[in-house]
Amino acid sequence: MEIIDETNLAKLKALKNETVQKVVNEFISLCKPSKVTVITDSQEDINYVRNRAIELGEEIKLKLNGHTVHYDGFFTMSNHDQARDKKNTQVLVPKNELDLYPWINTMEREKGLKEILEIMEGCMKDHECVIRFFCLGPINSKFSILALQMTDSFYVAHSEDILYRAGYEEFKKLDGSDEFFYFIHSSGELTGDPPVTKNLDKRRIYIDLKEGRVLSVNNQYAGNSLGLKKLALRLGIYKANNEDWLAEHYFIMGVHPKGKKRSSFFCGAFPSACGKTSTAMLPGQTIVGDDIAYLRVWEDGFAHSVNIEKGIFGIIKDVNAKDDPVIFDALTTPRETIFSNVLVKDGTCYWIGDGRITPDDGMNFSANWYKGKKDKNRKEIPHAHPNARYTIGIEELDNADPNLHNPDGVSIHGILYGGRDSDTMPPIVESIHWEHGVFLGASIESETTSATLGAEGVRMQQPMANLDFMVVSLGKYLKNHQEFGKRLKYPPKVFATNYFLKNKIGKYLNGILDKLCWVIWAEGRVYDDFKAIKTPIGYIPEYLDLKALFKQYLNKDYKKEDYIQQFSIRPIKLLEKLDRVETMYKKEKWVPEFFWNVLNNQRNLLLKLKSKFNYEEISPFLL
Ligand code: SPV
Ligand code: MN
Repeated sequence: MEIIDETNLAKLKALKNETVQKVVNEFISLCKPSKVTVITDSQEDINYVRNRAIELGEEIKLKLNGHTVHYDGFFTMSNHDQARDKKNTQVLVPKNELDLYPWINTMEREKGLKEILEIMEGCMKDHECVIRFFCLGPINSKFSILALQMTDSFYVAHSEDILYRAGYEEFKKLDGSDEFFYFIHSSGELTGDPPVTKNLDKRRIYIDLKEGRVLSVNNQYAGNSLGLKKLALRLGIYKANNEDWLAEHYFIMGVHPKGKKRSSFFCGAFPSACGKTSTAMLPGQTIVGDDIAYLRVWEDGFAHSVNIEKGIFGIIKDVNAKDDPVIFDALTTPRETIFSNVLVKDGTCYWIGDGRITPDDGMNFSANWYKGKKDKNRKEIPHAHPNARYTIGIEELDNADPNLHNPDGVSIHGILYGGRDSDTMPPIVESIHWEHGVFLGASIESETTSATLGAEGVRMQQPMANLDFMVVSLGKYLKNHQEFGKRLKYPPKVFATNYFLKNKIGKYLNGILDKLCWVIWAEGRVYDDFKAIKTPIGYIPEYLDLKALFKQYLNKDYKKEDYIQQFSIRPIKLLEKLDRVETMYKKEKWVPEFFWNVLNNQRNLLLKLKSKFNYEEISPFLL
């Protein structure tokens, strides 16, 4: 039997694109699948992908219609695959660029290609390979980039159907051009039932900037495997920073303040598991996207932004009826949803913080699980992975914004940055001007979470929550941000948020939904609805405005003591933070002048404040 039959060949040929043909031939010869299937935008083809994922056991049907569960490389092995693998994700660069970028995992291109192509030799043996065509961004949009995905994982192909816009017909319009990204993925050899990647030690994700492609092998977790997600973000960052636009780790949300006739759009970047999706999903607001956005300077003088995705690959931990009612409702009613690395018992899935009674056994991310099961270090295995996820289409949600597919994107009024910071930054600070805002984003720090492999709770610098995906020097990236803002007549206001401030005994100072008040305050600042207090680090809210917002939006009595505790300026901690930021950025030689000016200015102001009061925490009422 031919590995690609006449029907599938015809689908490929109809694209009249030699580069597509060349890429497909090259990787079929290398990966050696037993069968190749080309998927168009037809419902029939898309259904084929869904059904194959179940037939092959990569997804298991659950009780509710449209629900399936998928497991990534199990935890009980010496290794596992339930988070992004930063170590084995390498950016391939020419030899003379090695060691130039202290924050990027780089590898010499020739060497990296040789290694990964060797690993990929025959990696799809006995597997069916699907060829998929997608559009990153709305159809017929100046923002959008086409993408080709070859994969032997039907879970990957199915996830991409939920998360990305179909692009087979768009490829036809390319008119033979090679202007597209491409992604080759293989789960590699599989083991067990459900089938999981066997050779995790040979997991590799190599980003080839020169060719606009990513090769990924021996993994299943979406952050490692799905070409269009974080792998395409890296290629997007490269392109954007060599042109004049932004590719960011941003959500996009519509903010709709009560009693006003206006709506505004905000973007926001937070490291994984730091409240990004739940900000975009705040009650009463609308969501355009929760993870990746492209931004361009638009004719109307605003930055416009599109979601390059159309679905959510969200963290399920702590999604419950009380704190995240919109998502919880969507996840517990019938619709197309893939759950990953959760506990399943009798066709129902459970996760950490779901607010329900947990069964004593079932199937989870460690295979068969029972209460009290221990890992090899004698540590108890929780019933679901903290990075367990759900994959769902945004249009499935009641709070989907009608502009999701708008080819012109939405005009952005504000940008929120945030990190997991227990003791330094207040809950929200507004920048003084655009460049100061770029500095605020560039100086975000966050304690590590379970969304990447490795230790949790370690404080790390997280510029624009985009460092994990950075493929150009930080200096070049910051310069691009600076220039972008200069070209805007109405640059967005920039805010730094911190949802994770704790008191001295380690208790969080804010409730999960308090962020709604920060967002509404930020939106109000765009229209001068609220006055603010100027501090060395930027503007902070006035107490009475927050008190009113807490009452109006959360029906909470926001006490003066709470405000003082949350919004006091901590000069010693902030100066220590500036030192860390300086140490980091000093390691790179291209950091633009404006960055150092903002940093030095902030340091001087903090030093002055410190000598004036000499307190550890200075109440906003003293400023
Ligand atoms: C993140 O970790 O930022 C995510 C999920 O959005 S992943 O696909 O793993 O990147
Ligand atoms: Mn993300």
